[in-house]
Amino acid sequence: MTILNPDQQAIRQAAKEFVAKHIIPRAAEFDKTGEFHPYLLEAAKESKIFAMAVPKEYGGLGYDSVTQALVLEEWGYGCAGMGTTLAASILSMDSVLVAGNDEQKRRYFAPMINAELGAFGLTEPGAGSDAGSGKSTAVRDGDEYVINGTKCWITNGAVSKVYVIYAMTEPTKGLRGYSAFIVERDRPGFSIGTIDHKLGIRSSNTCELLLKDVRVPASNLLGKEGEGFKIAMMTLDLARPAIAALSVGLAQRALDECVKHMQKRFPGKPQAGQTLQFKIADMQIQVEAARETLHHAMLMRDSGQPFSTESAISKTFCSDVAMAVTSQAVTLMGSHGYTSEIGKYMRDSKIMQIYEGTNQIQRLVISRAVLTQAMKAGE
Ligand code: COS
Repeated sequence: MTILNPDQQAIRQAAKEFVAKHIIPRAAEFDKTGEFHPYLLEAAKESKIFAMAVPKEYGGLGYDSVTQALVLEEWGYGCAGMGTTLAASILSMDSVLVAGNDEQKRRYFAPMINAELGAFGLTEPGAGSDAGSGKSTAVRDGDEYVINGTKCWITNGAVSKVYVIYAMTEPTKGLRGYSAFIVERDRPGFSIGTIDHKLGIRSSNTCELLLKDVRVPASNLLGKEGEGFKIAMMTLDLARPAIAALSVGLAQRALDECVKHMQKRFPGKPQAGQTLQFKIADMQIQVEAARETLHHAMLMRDSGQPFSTESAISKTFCSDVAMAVTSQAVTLMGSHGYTSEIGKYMRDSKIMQIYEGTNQIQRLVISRAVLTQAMKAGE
């Protein structure tokens, strides 16, 4: 088990208190209405919640990656929908972290520290897993770019102030023609399309973005023209462990609720039945192993070593664990599981295996790395 230092313990405790006060009491209600609620932002503003992901030189708290994962786990424990809203803002910041210049970082991070939301606009109707085949375009016109296209399944799409949008500056070059742009919500031609109705994480907002002749200054280009695909991949390397952390939180919550239920059902009998005991033990093993996998990826990230593979492993393993553990909790609790909030954890878990790169895509990333390494070793 990762040994936490006193600062990390205190930060985790503060995150637990934030979640207990602001997230857990509202989670069922927001899940039922299926709408993003500004209440979360008011609470986030008070706690300067995104400052943890902003480097100190830009006015943030610059937490190390393990510490950020501890906080994200608590958000997932409270409500994966609200956790997704918060994590998606950090995802958009990651693109600026990867490729932004000093001025862009100052401009992007300042409102985020005050809990404005951001969104990451990569996916398109015809470009999901095959992220390089997007059709959105950005054409240079003097000191501006003119962006056209449609983005879909964008978390925080309708509730953000600012977006990172990926579009082709040279469509004939395929994924080498992609570029990344900061796009502010109030630009003429920018609008919101269909809002998605979801199985889980229902308190988060997910929608289409429509860009029609949206003009942004050339100074909104992140990195250089043609670097967009790499920026997107590096962003996702940074961001996928956040999904792993939400997943660990979800799995831990389902396990805790299941154990509480067992204690009520079999009062004074911790041995509830050996089959049940073994199942609880397996759930605990899975949650602990998932947390360790996540922390390993975070330690790799902070050590400055390449960590694409560990990022993909953590996202895949932790989300698969969340799905398995939440589903097992429903099974163990029977009809009570199916009709209580436990069912929400299972619904919320499914998306963890899908967004920020499906687990099939993660397996592709992992296997490519393993095979490349084996090939190099054999050379
Ligand atoms: N970091 C830096 N560069 C990377 C990278 C990474 N993690 N992964 C790939 N690249 C680079 C490659 O080095 C290659 O560069 P060169 O052309 O200079 O050699 C380029 O990007 C293309 O890489 P690759 O050939 O691997 O691209 P593919 O199209 O075969 O596959 C996958 C890329 C499938 C991995 C990518 O499209 C992907 O991650 N898809 C999922 C998208 C996703 O997660 N969407 C969710 C959005 S948020 S909900």
